[in-house]
Amino acid sequence: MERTLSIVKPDGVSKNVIGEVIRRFESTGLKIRALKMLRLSKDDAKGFYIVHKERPFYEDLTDFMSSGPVVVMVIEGENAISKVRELMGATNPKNAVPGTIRADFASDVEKNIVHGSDSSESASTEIPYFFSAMEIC
Ligand code: 3AN
Repeated sequence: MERTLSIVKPDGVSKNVIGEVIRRFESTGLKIRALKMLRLSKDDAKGFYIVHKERPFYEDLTDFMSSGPVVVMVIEGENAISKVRELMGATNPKNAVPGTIRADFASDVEKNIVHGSDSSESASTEIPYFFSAMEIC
């Protein structure tokens, strides 16, 4: 069993695909173990994406991530990290396989609808960034 953190980003919330993203996760047998909507401050977004702080897109990305509400969730299942990444599709929707969330809904490499932890190390810092142990069922 593995846990991963996923986020429906502000563009996903405004495009009304929260339910569709969750449906796709659940349809593969993955379990939602925690879920909430919140609005990140600029500093919250900067903290979450701290690994990208030297990247040229850091300012834009953190502006975007704090531009509207997001839905954060903990997902659990066998190979949850890679399963969620597969359902998401490539970072740049132009390269995403048809039928993936990003191919179907994302407008560009920044506004790409959904986040999923990229490794177990990332998941182990990203999950507690948003959820206390008591909030994970
Ligand atoms: P992923 O979300 O697929 O794991 P990362 O971790 O490389 O991709 O990037 C984190 C986030 O940064 C992406 N979801 C995307 O929103 C943004 N991003 C990545 N590369 C670029 C880029 N070249 N230009 C603008 N934003 C980017």
